[in-house]
Amino acid sequence: TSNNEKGRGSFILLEGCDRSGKTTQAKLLIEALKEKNQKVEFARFPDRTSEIGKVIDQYLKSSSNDRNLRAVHLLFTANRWELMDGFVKKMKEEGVTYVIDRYAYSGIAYSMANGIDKEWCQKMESGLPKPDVVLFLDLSVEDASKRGEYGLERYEKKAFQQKVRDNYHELIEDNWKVLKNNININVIDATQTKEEIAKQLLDISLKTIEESKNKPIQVI
Ligand code: FDM
Repeated sequence: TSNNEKGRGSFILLEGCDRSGKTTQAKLLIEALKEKNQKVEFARFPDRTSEIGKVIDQYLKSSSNDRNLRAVHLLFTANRWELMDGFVKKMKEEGVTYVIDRYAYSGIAYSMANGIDKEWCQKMESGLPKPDVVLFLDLSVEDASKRGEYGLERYEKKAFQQKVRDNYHELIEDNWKVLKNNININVIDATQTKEEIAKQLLDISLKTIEESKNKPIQVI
């Protein structure tokens, strides 16, 4: 089942703090890409359905502080490693484009908020497939918290979210130089209307699909 003529599918990544609209926009983007006759699938990290994912789910839902936070980081990282081979295969062989909700950038920004240094976090991500584009939905913690109560999971607290946002911005400002290759990142103003954001994401995604179809998938 080679897909030589049409080229490979893209890896489109949505990143941002909690309540920035990632999941909503991922769904809209998938619908819009399907209307443009693209083969597209949704995935999210953490994927809580695998064995490793179940452990992550327990961690996120508990409030106990007896976990080693580097070990926690490695669980999230392992969850990416265990699933990406299959996604890459489908991108290459079937021309499927993946719209993915969170990835290594969440991994680094959230673990830094837990006090782990960014170089250490980065090392664990090194060698994973690199997204063709990162769409970062940027929203202040103030605006995010106006969207309603945060949920009950351990990171869904204003002070923690503020740290995460600061970390994302620190990393974006040096174009994630902490990672080996510069990434193609678009910072999207998430205070815009749902429709405005959706249109921007669709335009960038279609351009990315066109530009990456004959290029190899890189690594971070
Ligand atoms: N998260 C997510 C991490 O701490 N590290 C990671 O590598 C990833 C992918 O897990 F608070 C955090 C981010 C968020 C939580 O929540 C997952 P959602 O609502 O399932 O995205």
